Amino acid sequence: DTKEAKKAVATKEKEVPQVDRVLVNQIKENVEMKLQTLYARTLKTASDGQIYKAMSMALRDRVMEKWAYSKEQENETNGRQLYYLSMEFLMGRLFGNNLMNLGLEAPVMQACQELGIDLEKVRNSEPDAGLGNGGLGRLAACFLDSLATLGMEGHGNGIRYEYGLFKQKIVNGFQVEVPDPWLEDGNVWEVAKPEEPEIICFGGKVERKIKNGKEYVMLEDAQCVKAIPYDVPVLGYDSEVVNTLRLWGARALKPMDMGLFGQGRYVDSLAEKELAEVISKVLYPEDNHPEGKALRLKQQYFFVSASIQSIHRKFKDAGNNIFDFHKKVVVHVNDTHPALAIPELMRILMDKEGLDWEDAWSITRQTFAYTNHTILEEALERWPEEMLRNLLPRIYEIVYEINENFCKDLWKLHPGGWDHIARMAIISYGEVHMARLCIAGSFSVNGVAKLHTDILKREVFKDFYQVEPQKFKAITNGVTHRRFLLKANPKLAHLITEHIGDGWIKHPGELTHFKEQADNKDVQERLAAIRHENKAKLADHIFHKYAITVDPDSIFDVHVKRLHEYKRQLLNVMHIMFLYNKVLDNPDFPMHPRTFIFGAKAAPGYHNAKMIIKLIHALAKKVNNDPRVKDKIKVVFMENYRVSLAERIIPASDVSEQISTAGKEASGTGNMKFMLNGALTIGTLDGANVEMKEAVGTDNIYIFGLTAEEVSNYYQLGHYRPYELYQRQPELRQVLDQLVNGFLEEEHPDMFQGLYNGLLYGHYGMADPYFLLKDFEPYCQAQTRLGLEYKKPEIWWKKAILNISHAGEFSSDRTIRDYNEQVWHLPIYSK
Ligand code: 4GP
Repeated sequence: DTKEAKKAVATKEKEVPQVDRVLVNQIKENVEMKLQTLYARTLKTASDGQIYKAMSMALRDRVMEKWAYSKEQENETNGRQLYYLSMEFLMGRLFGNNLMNLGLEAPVMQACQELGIDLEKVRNSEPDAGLGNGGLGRLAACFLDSLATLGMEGHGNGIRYEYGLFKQKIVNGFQVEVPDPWLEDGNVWEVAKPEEPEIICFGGKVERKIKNGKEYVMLEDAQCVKAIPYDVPVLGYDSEVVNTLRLWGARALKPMDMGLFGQGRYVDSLAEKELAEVISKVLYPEDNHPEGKALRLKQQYFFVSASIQSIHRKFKDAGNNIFDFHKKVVVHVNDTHPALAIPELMRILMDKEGLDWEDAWSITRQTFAYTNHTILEEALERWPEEMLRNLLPRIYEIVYEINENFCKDLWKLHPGGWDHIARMAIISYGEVHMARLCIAGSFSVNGVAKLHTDILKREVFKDFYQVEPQKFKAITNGVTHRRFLLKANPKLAHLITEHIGDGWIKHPGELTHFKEQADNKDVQERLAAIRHENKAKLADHIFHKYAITVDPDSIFDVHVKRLHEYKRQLLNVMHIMFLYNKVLDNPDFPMHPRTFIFGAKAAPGYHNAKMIIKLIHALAKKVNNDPRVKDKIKVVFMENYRVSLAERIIPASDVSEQISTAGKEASGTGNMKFMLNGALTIGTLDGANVEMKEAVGTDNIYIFGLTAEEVSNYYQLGHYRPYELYQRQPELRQVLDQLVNGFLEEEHPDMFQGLYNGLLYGHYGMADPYFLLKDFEPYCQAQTRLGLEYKKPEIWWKKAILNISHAGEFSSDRTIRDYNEQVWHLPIYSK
């Protein structure tokens, strides 16, 4: 039958490549040995977790060896280095990735087979390193992969959060947050270096002393903590360069107060330690919305101070002249969270190196580059001036002076322009504006897609753009196609390689050659069969986890990303309700069966986002159990969306939902991962969707809705009237009414009243600020078009192939090359 036939095609593979016998034996031996030496276990008695550790340790030995040589090379060359400072690195799992990068997948698979180890289970024993919220953190992880692969010396610096992003549990349809103690069982991939701490000081008073006729500055009565580096090796694919992701952990200077302990005050004796260590305890779970808490400011300064001090130390140890700092070092700040690195470098250059302000400022401004990741007003970081002054008095002084000089320069350009200058000042009305600090203190500012950069230039940073237009650059995001295609979808990778060779793995631009297969029936069928197989696997997973049966022959329509009103998961829900109503009206309503899959975490304090999760569950419960639907529609919410789950879901997706309000999604990167795997995008002209459309052609992507310009006009003119749409469009009205008439929640009909009110009346400010009502009809129409085309395999799979062929442009390899040409100028040490 057809399913069997599809399967047979999917598994039709070239003969298994010959594996190196010696290597396989070595690996087997290594693994067994590690099990014995680490756990006194044999394969028969070891747990899955122990086998994971033993295999990772065996792999790690090889990684360490490469790392050592790479470090040696780095020291000898003393070349220009990049440090990528980021509060977030959403690394996911490392085992499988390292295996792939070392080219050891085949022999390890073979070794496992011979030892009777289930490699899949082993992989799944590794916890995700969830040290990030969403796009910004995952982008940083993709960048590390591409830097190492391309042979550039670029290192990450961040925080070793003991608790990564919370785990999401769904209880009765509601999100419940559970801590993620990912380090509990140790971390095979890190090397702690307690012998190389940096000291970070908070509070205290700035004192000026004269010594040998020279004034110098010091902090008195400060509270200091130690920052301990935990280094993680970053391998590239088939590359000799191994970079370092340095994550800082906070430790107290004194482990405990023995005096207090002696008095029997046990809790007090540990208070200082607790206070210090809380700094690197938890990642703030806000995406696109930083929490303005003092502890967060502490986290920021903690890791940038540690990073800048250690960068400076390494620079000096290599015997360099301080006036060459910006020639040897480029520091990239990933959004404004690491902005205090700028005054921190000033502090070191002046207070430690004795440079005067002008020299220090000149070096600093040539060292830093800054990327903006969001234009959402609430995400632009500002700190109360008082908070900065109290927590970091010396840093505050420096920021104050930077601001003063900056405003003086502006005064020359806009004499008497008080308002204008207040709009640009770093310290303004009692707040410190971090983006302004970043722009003033860097030589480069960039947006993450063309549209986003235009909006920065035209609106958000307009005044700054006018002063220094040459600083502003558009560098479109990218994702590592190795993790998200080669590793996540090996059969598709194999199919591509069969036709165009394996050059695309290191040169993703070569994917364009796959275009020649667009009309090849055989390739289309193979692609369809591979997709089907991936879908069947995901369907199994869904059945086992949620006891929901979904049909792999239905369209898998997928919306996975953080939950945010601007990302419009609610619009997707409204479309599902629309379809549901159609089917209820007409049992023969022509539609190809669809499985709507969601995955999304909401920030714990984000009420509307959490209600949308509840709504998805309410709808799922209703639709999935309604016999009248006859399985034409299924709705699945996948709990705890994270990197490793993305790797499972994306290769099994037919449709990629990228439906943010135009102008709001700076770039998006999920969109690129789906494209790479041949899913077709339904989306707005937002972020990188615009460039995806340009690359693949209008016919091969389903674009709908308002443009960014139209959205911006509505905001400016204030003439958007969602209520009129509600009155005029009966189908829309029906859907909205169903939110509040007990249709979904019989017992609590007012459960979604808040969402409803927000769309029709607005809570405060405007109603429906993300234009769901306006885009509802065009969205439904685009969905209908898509549904019809899915039924024509020769059209659908051609489009899929074209999407894959044009996805190379959205590899982070391309992005990193762009950064290097336009911003970093690092030497390239490729093989
Ligand atoms: C995200 C943006 O929302 C997303 O459009 C972009 O692709 C990503 O950064 C990487 O540039 N922003 C955040 C954030 O994650 O926290 O601001």
